[in-house]
Amino acid sequence: MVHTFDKKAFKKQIKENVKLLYRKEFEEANDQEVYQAVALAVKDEVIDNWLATQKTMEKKDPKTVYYMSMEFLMGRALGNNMLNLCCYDEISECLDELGFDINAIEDQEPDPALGNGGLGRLAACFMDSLSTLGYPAYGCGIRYRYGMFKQKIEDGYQKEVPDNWLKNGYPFEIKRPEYAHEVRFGGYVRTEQGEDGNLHFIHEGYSSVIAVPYDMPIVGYDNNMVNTLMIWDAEPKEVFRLDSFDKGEYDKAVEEENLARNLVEVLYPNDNHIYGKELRLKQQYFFVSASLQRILCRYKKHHDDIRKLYEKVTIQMNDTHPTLAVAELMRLLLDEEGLSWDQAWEVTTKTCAYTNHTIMSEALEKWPIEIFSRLLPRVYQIVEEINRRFEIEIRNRFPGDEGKVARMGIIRDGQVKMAHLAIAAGYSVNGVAKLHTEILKTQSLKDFYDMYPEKFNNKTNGITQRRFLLHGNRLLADWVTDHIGKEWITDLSQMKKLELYADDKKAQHEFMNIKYQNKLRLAEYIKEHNGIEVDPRSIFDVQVKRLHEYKRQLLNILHVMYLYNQIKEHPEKEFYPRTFIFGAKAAAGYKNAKLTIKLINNVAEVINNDKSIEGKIKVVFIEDYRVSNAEWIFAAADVSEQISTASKEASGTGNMKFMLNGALTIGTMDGANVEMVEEMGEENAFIFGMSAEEVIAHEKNRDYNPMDIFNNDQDIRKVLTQLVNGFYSGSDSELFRDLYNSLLNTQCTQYADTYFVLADFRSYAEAQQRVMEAYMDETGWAKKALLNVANVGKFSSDRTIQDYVDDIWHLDKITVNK
Ligand code: 26V
Repeated sequence: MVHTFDKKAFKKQIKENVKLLYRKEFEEANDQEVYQAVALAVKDEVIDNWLATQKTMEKKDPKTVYYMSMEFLMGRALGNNMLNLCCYDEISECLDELGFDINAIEDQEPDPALGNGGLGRLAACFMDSLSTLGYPAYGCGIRYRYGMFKQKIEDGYQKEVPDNWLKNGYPFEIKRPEYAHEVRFGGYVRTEQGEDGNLHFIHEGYSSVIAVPYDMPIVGYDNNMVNTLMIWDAEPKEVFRLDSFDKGEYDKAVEEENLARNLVEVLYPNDNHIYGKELRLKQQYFFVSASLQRILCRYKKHHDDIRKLYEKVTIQMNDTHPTLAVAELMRLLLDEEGLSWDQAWEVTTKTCAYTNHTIMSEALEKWPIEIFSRLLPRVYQIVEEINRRFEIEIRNRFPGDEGKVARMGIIRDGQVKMAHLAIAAGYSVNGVAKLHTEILKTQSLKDFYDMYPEKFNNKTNGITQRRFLLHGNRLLADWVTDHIGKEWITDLSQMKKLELYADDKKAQHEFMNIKYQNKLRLAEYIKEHNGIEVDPRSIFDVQVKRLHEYKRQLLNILHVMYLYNQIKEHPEKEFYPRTFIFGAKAAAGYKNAKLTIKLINNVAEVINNDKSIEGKIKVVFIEDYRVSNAEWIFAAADVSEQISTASKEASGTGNMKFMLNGALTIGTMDGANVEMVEEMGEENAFIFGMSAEEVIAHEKNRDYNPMDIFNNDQDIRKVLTQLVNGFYSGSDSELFRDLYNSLLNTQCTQYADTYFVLADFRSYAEAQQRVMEAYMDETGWAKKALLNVANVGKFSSDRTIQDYVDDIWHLDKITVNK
């Protein structure tokens, strides 16, 4: 495609926009104002394609996927949109000519952080791939007033600061009041015999809010396609003449106003742990009900037989968070559309599909019946009926197996089990990496697999190379394009062609040089933000991800403490300088996670200031790890830490972003690491630790005792003792007692060292030794790194989306012409 981009006109438009928005001459505008003006100009470019996409959709009437997710971790849009419109360089030149630096302008955009971690970022990558591949799609989510908190580090502790991302207005969203819908909570259900002889369910005494969607454009790469992310805001119903209301009505109006205000106030900042908060259930119902109403309206505009909904609509539920969609769709079909139960059930079970993202039992959603039935009385009736029929089905399939009925019931032990509902009603159940799907089938969801083997399938996760290489690592992206052409941008399997260069001395040298430039960029960032000088020639060893015990940041930092002891004890031993970089947010109420952050910072303080080790180790904790700084971090990494307890990390996606940027993995055989190693070859990674099978066996047999390791390994004993003797905490020697106890004390958790940190420690340390030795062989390292990049093809979210389309959604591509 040939792009004509009129730079002169664009510059004029930026100046016009500054005038229009701020009543200022361009020369007086600051970076934020220029950002807004540029964003508006880019939005203008997007709008024509957006309209054209809508027109094509109206005309072709294609089947469309609705990706329902409580979280979309989009990251900044400006640079991404510029790239996907193929006018990044032109706009960057325009700005340059106007005296502004594109990086500084992009930096003005808040990161829209409407997600916690992997699950939310996956949703964002999927949207990018859907548009780029030309598949009709909507994302459905919530427009949280406050997204993921900003993290400040004070005295080594995490402090959470509200993320007011809408402060300056968000230029890429469009409010769509014409698509508003009412969503009802509470009240009671009355039945009435209708004139048609059927029972009618009448919902009364409820409180309601108005759901108002904001649309955001999802720009495909170089194809004119723009899909829509619709995120819902809550507004109170129009209330006028407050004074003339009677007391009851007045109270109700106030209550509804509060409801609307609280509903979308903030994203729950937990990852992998539920607390059963009523407001969270309200959020779920709110966005699910609003989205379904919009979906049905859209469908009914051109179709009159609602029983064929599934021919045009498929709904993917991103984890169980949107599982109420199942019951709400039933409600709409039964109560509003007048279908029979069997008709409604057929439509629902042909429309909804479910993705599981974790086997961690703390994250499996269960709602107390009391809350559920009070908040959603009609929906609860429907879930009861689904459950009644489901239990009959189980008994028919497995006569006499009451154990199965008890384990699989949707309503059991005073709770509504959302995963069970999703599986009973979904036509597809998928895990997010091969190993994860196997564990679902043979362990955590075994009963369901026995009943519905045909529903289960795997969709290994992926990431978008457009954000995580083309945008985040321009130097490497250009280098790749110079060598193999630019097809990789939309077909990552092309990377395989780089294998030719793995042994090429010049290519190796150029690759290492690019990595060095990226390390310099990160070193400057660290200097500016942390005040720490790191040596760009040292090994950049990086662990960035949410903080969770199963991800084992603790194993990483204990190993750093061990290395430090080794250097002090054997200063003569050869040691290649290492910089250990961490970035992680901890859920606000997760004590051990927060304490681990404090430990990392205290270890950094001691080691970074010990002159005697001559800078052989530096430790850096990067504050406020988020999508925008992640792009730079991946680009600069030599070593990628993927060290979860085997079986616990469903997939991981950071692992793939590192691989794409030529960092070598030190990791366990967990999640997608297994498949990465299959692609790149085990000799190009550093694998260690127990296998998922071994971990699961120990959990079943309860035969693991970390005390044996503590007693028999003096290096480990020394490190652990340093946790409780004040070595890293000055006068407060008890500061890290809880971490110590979590590893050794059986009274604290069901069993000590739940995540097998000590069990894997030696094997990890040996793998780290191999890393260091491998790095000292520069050409050997470069070859491994190049082979990582060359074999990353499978891990594009374009491939993942194509798999979803082929096996689950069955969509056709559309072509959008300008
Ligand atoms: C669960 C909960 C529970 C209720 C409170 C808020 C909340 C927020 C998020 C979650 C989901 C946790 C599941 C999750 O993020 N899983 C991650 O999904 C990634 C994408 O599939 C995958 O790569 C990671 O391995 C997996 O941990």
